[in-house]
Amino acid sequence: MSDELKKQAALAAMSEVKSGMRIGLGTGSTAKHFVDYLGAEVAKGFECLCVPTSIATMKQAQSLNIPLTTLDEIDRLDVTVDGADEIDDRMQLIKGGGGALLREKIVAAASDKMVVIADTSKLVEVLGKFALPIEVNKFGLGATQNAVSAIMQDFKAEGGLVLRQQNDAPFVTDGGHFILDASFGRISDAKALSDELLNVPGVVQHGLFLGLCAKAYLADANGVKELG
Ligand code: ABF
Repeated sequence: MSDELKKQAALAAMSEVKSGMRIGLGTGSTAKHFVDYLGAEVAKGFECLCVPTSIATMKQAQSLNIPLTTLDEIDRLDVTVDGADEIDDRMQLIKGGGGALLREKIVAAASDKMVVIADTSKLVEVLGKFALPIEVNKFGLGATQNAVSAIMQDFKAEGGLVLRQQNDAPFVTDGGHFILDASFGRISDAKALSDELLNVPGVVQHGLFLGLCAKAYLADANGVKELG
């Protein structure tokens, strides 16, 4: 999507934050704009306490003097604003294309409200065209891959399973784990798939965000439409 649309969605989500709030900061190129807008407000005196969902977002927020804390210091957030790879009309999401899904899900679940910002190309009828990121422990990788492949067969996946790479080596998350990208094509029962994946001992977390997103700002050439 064009950077301009990402900016529009991010700007629209600024309506969700009020001075004094505790805010979760998402990761990715759309969330980055939101953090920039928030930083500009902080420079003008806006008060907030924020928890970043990745090291990259933490560094950006620090550079903008956005006050940061952790979920050890505070246990709840008022709102989290984050991007997504796919969203359906039930507000179910696929996230994790950027590799930050574990922290993103922990932060979203600790928030009273999760808000997604994206362009309308992320809106899908059925989740699954975007390969589902699955964060896995490095230990026992082969066994975990086999177990996930078996689940993919059960769920009639149309594509394969790949270990995400970066610079000719396996991609490592902020939490020190690997990511498997699972191409389902279409995910007809996201809740059942989520339960199955979480039953695999080596699976740390997956990118299906179910029942977490309360609102979405989706931008296209005609403006920003709200979902939820
Ligand atoms: C994060 O950033 C991820 O969960 C998702 O994978 C990605 C979306 O990135 P972008 O905004 O760059 O499309 O929110």
